[in-house]
Amino acid sequence: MRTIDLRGQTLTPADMLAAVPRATQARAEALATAARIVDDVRSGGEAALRDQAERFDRVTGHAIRVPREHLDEAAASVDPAVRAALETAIGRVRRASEAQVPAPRTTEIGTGARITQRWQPISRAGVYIPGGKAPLASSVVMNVVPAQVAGVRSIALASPPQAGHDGRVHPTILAAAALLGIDEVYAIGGAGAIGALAYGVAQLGLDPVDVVTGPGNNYVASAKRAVAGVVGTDSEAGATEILIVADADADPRLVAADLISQAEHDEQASAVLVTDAPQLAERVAAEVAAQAAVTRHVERVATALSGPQSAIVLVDDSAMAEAFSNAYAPEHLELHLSDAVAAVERFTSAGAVFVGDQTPVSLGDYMAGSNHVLPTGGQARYAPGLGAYTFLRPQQVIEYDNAALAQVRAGVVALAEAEHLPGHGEAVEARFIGPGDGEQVR
Ligand code: HSO
Ligand code: ZN
Repeated sequence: MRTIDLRGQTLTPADMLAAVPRATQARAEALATAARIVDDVRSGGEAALRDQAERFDRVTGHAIRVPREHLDEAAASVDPAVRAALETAIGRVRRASEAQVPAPRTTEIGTGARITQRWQPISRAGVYIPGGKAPLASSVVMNVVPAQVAGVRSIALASPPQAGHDGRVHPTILAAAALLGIDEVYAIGGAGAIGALAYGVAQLGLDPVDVVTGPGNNYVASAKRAVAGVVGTDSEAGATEILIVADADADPRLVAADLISQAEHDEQASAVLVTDAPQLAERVAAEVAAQAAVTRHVERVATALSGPQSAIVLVDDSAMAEAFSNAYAPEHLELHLSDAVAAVERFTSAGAVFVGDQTPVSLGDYMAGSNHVLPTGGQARYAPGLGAYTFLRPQQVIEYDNAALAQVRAGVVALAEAEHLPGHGEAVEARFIGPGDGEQVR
């Protein structure tokens, strides 16, 4: 991991971002390819999906709609420890997600005049679970539970057919779906899956959904952009990022382990340490080198950590560390600070914040109860992670009686006249003047 010394410099947020640039993705090319794949699915339906499965997944003749028996088989044969862990995760994520469903609130604007803010679930959700580098069974939990908590009645799940599993969806993904009571599962991968969920596939009995969620590679993220306007989507969860802010008292062994844990996901993953303690920086660099040499995915980790997107960043003080972190807006932020609990308030931009050295990101990936589908690429500046609210629409319900309407009658008429839209005023006046009651208001 390289070390970048930013001490003694006055930097803007843009300068800080330029010091540790995220891995660039070939966006224009991916957008064009994903849009073409989505279009093919829209016009070609099942045949297009089979063609794509052959080209991208090396699978032919598979059952695209996963039969009930495959789900039952997967649930019956999953390792009991994995099953128990999934069940625990489901329970914990469910409890935390319930806090994401706001209660309806009514405001009395005046006597007989009420506005209620309510949160309506969408009717049907489509969840995409990648199957590439790792079969992310935990992502099934993280996508499905918030939708269920929100009150979504109909949920379809898509995940790539696996050549190594007879063209079936990965068994652990199927087991997680079965544990959650999901029985509408499709063996469809990548951008094609996003198109299928958004537009539906009549031959498969796959009805279009209202919202598509889930992580995925550059093509999946691009496909979600291609269907925006047709369906709702969640924030883009691309290559994983971890930014750790640590002080002199931090434990270098834990800091290194956490950086490696996320570098393990992807060659393009970003792992960044920001510290004002030069000695800690040195010790973490040594620990990273030692631990990365013996980790399972040694090459992937080495690529991620040696890329320009990963670095140990030396800053002057805690204020500069905060400024860097807030500018970077990481997917995951870990605070290894002696005053972590108090400091958390000053870190404003992150997909999720992990406070103190007993709260590693990998806890959040599986078991904390928080959601692990989080905005990457700096989208945490304006976008949330996945939650029950992803599947809810805030709606206002307006209730006035005649006396309350009378109170603002003149105001509506005045504004309607000012906007040269007299019909608006007349619609209100009609509540006060019966047919043949004489003069029309203008
Ligand atoms: N850290 C990943 C999520 C994940 N990790 C799933 C393990 N499984 C992105 O937040
Ligand atoms: Zn992870």
